[in-house]
Amino acid sequence: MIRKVDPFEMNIYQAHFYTHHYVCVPELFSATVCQGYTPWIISMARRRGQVIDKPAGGPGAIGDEPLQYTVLTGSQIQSHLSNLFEWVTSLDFAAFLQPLIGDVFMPGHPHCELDSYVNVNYLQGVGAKYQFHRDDFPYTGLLFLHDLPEGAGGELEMHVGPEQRPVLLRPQAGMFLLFDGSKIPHRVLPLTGRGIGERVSVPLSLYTQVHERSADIQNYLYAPMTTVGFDEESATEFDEGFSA
Ligand SMILES: O=C(O)CCC(=O)C(=O)O
Ligand SMILES: [Fe+2]
Repeated sequence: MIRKVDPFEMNIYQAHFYTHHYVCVPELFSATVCQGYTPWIISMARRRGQVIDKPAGGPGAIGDEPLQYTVLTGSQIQSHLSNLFEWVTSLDFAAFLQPLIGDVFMPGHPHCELDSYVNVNYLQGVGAKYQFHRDDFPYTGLLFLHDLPEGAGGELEMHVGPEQRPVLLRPQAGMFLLFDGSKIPHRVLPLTGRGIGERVSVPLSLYTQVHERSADIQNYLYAPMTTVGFDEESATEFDEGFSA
């Protein structure tokens, strides 16, 4: 389901990701398969999606717009959209992410929250959008399942770098975006009603060892040394000698 990314192409993605904190990979997933799957996902979102309707000012929100969209959670996807679940928990997908962000916690790992690991976001109707915000953890993945034609709205807008340079991405089937959603403010522009008048995306919360390092191991490794046999005096001398 995931195409092979050769080392040369991966080098380019790594360089882009390290420099700009985002990288966009066209057709990482098969465009044809994604397009074919979209109607199923839309019908599932309409039947089982949870309608989110929150006032302005939630966690990470920027600006004063409410948050209104429909979502399917990770457990719903596992039960009802098993193909999608398999793609985003596959070894191939983990192998693709590894050189970019390191080992990712996937469902089944104690530090992975199934319901937020993978979602389907569904927007429908003129004006539907996702307000400006930052995510509360570094790495967000976004898989786009279908094309949105020019003029349809629904672009993802990111404000990148110290200059907050606007970058607009128009969804294309199979395209995968990886970005640091905690650094890069982003939003989905309103649908105009042209094209299919709907938008489906698959956001992923990608936690890694680095982000989930527990307080216990932190204390274990870096707490002041009080080990038996530790010689306080010579350590002090050594410190002073070193800084002189
Ligand atoms: O659906 C999208 O394209 C973006 C969604 C998003 O930013 C989020 O779910 O945090
Ligand atoms: Fe987000």
